[in-house]
Amino acid sequence: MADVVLIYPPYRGNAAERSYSPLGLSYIAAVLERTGYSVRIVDADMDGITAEGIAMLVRKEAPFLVGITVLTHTLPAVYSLVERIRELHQCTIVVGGAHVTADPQIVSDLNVPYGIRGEAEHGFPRLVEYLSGKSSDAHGIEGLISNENGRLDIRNPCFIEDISVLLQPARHLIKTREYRYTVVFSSRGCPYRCIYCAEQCRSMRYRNPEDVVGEIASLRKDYGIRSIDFGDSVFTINREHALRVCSLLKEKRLNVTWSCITRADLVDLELLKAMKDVGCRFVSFGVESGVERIRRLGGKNISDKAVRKAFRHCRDVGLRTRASILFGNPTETVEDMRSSIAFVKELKPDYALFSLMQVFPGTPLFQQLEKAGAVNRTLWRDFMLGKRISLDYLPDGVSGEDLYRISHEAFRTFYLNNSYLKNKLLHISGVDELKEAAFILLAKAHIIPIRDSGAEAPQGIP
Ligand code: B12
Ligand code: SF4
Repeated sequence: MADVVLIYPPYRGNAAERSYSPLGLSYIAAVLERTGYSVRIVDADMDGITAEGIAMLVRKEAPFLVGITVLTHTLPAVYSLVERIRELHQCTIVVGGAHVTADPQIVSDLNVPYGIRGEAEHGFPRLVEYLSGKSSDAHGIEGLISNENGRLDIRNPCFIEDISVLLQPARHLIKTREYRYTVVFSSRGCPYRCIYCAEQCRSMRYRNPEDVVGEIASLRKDYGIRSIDFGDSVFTINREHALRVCSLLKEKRLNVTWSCITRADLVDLELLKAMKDVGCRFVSFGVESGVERIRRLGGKNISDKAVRKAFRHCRDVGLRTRASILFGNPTETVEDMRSSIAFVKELKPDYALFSLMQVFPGTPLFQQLEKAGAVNRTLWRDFMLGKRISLDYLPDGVSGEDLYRISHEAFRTFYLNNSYLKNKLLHISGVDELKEAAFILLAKAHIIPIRDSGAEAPQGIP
């Protein structure tokens, strides 16, 4: 029996979704446990459990409250989950997460009584206290959305100013050792405004570097974790902060390897050397397009020169890299997309991620389209109810089939060429690399089919 069950709903049910733990739920669970509640976290894909299975588990645990993370892509899953839970167990259902923050109306579409917008470490425990009857004061609960018969009272999202006061996430409630990546955050927020990005908090907040490294030390000691992934939106945005984390990692001799995401205009040779020196193995950059004009239009005001330099510097210091490319940017043509493929080949990253531009709530792209009258928020409702199958954005003159074809072309051009394969085979240093090389060999020989980033769904927006 648990007082509260927190659910990260099923997504694709595949290994990729099992790579990262649901840290948002672990952060809020830590506060609830501290307040005296018993909490169970269900990570559907990791636990290999369907909506039906989760609802049965909820009935068995008989909590007075169920909390569910809602991302845009999981709306259909959340919808059926809510329905099924309601059939099997009477309790209050509360939703939170990126979609709820940006599109609070979804609380009414889901027909649940409460939602929390933004970071919920403050607001959610107060709501739980109120609903458990321990507090009679629902006034001023941070980020609260309350739904009375479809009439919503919506507060502004809460973003916690001093994140150094947060408790460490309750990792004992999830299968910490079994995820492929163990994520640690050293900061929250991002001041940039890339048009497709659903990041909601523009103000940067940093944790105390001592606490960050302390958390890594506990992960090492308690769970034997030797490799971590910084979840920060832009790890090197504050050079001093990043360097301080590096110097503490060195001082404490933690001997962990790690990876991070950042921007090409926020690294330099000295910083990358310092990172490599203390275990950084992999840096991922959002390159977005190989055409500078498109990149800038998308909100990444970074020159081709800066991008080339970042990748060259990473190679010079021995850091592996990934270039993330988005197809389907506004005003982008198929020729522009081909230029992106050529640019990525020139950058010579270790990995390339080719995705399609999609429309998420709260993003500048959605705001632009809404202003032009091309879409409105019924998009999410339709997607949730299965009336729309894809959120891919289609620039003028580009069809869903074009995007589908170009994604395959990109994947084949980058991965299935002899020099990439040769390089992979020469640098096998572990099971993962061996698997990757085997995958490329089999795909090249047409023994296994290639599936990449949602490109099978040619229905688009607008
Ligand atoms: C790691 C990560 C992943 C991991 C898995 C995440 C996981 N298991 O938690 C992987 C790589 C699998 C992934 C996949 C995808 N992701 Co992702 N991911 C992230 C990332 C970088 C970090 C998530 C995290 O741990 N944050 C830290 C915690 C503390 O914050 P949080 O999760 O938001 O939780 C807080 C609040 O949201 C709230 N909250 C969360 N859940 C709940 C539940 C309740 C009941 C309440 C009250 C509150 C609450 O309280 C938490 C504590 O403050 C975020 C960006 C970001 N910086 O957050 C993107 C992000 C969540 N991902 C995003 C996207 C788009 C995707 C993909 C669609 C990408 C793709 N094209 O395939 C898929 C979809 C996966 C899915 N399940 O739906 C978007 C979501 C946009 C949206 N509107 O839904 C984000 C915001 C990135 C962005 N800036 O655009 N992702
Ligand atoms: S894509 Fe990265 S840099 Fe751009 S707004 Fe999102 S988190 Fe910030």
